[in-house]
Amino acid sequence: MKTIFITGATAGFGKAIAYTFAQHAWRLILNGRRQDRLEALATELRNDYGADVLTLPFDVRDREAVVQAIRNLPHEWKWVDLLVNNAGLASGLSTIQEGDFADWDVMLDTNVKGLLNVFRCIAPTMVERGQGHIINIGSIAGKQTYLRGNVYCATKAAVNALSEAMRIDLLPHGIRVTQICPGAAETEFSLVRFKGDAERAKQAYAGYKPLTAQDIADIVYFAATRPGHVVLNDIVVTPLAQASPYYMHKG
Ligand code: NDP
Ligand code: 8X3
Repeated sequence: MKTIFITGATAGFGKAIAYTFAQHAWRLILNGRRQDRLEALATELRNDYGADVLTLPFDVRDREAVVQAIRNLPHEWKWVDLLVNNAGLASGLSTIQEGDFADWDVMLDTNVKGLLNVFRCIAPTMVERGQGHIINIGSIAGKQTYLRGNVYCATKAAVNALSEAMRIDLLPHGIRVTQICPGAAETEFSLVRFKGDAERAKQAYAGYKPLTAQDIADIVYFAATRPGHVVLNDIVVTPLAQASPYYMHKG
């Protein structure tokens, strides 16, 4: 039985990925900050799918907490087959010259340093075994910078570079590295970006059919279940209505 470790499993993509892999009888290590949500999800997955689930609540920005949580994994949970570095966020949508320092910090610390914190603790166990798969959730924002996207786009450009770096440095160790770069997907993403403004968040998905979290979970599962010699390096996926951050065809 294979083990998947998902960061940011309390909502959106991470939660859908958890359901999908539970349905396929993978063992799950689920991370996020909201412990109540993690526990509720774990209970549901155990009851509905008989899933073997371990919850690991921590803030990916808190390096010491990440190190301790992963170092203290029970022995039978130590060997992770698939790490999905999904936890992330956009905070604000202002011009760079008006950017909020706190927004910048939370995005850089979560999307870049948080991803590295978790990666750095799991990757050596994969190297030790000579196998494993790392899937990083990037974004089309990392491929093309858009108006007012500035620091969020920079964090996702960093994920793009880090995914390449991981693939290169881990090459001798038989570890697969995939980056998935979604366009507009309806999750809690916009609610977080607009700091709880539900009306503004709703507008982000108005007039077209956005991707769903399940669309991304299906792609993660597909990438994870290719034969061992096949690596999907980089996947860009948008809704039919979106050609790039700049071209959206709304009905
Ligand atoms: P959601 O807001 O729905 O989910 C984000 C998840 O990340 C939550 O589970 C949240 O859990 C977790 N998270 C946030 N900060 C931390 C932290 N410091 N430590 C641990 N977990 C954290 O958004 P999405 O599902 O849409 O986003 C998932 C990823 O996909 C992000 O990296 C995002 O940038 C990326 N993405 C999203 C797109 C979209 O249009 N939705 C498109 C392209 C990429 P909790 O708050 O409980 O900690
Ligand atoms: C999320 C998609 O286009 O809002 O990464 O940046 S976008």
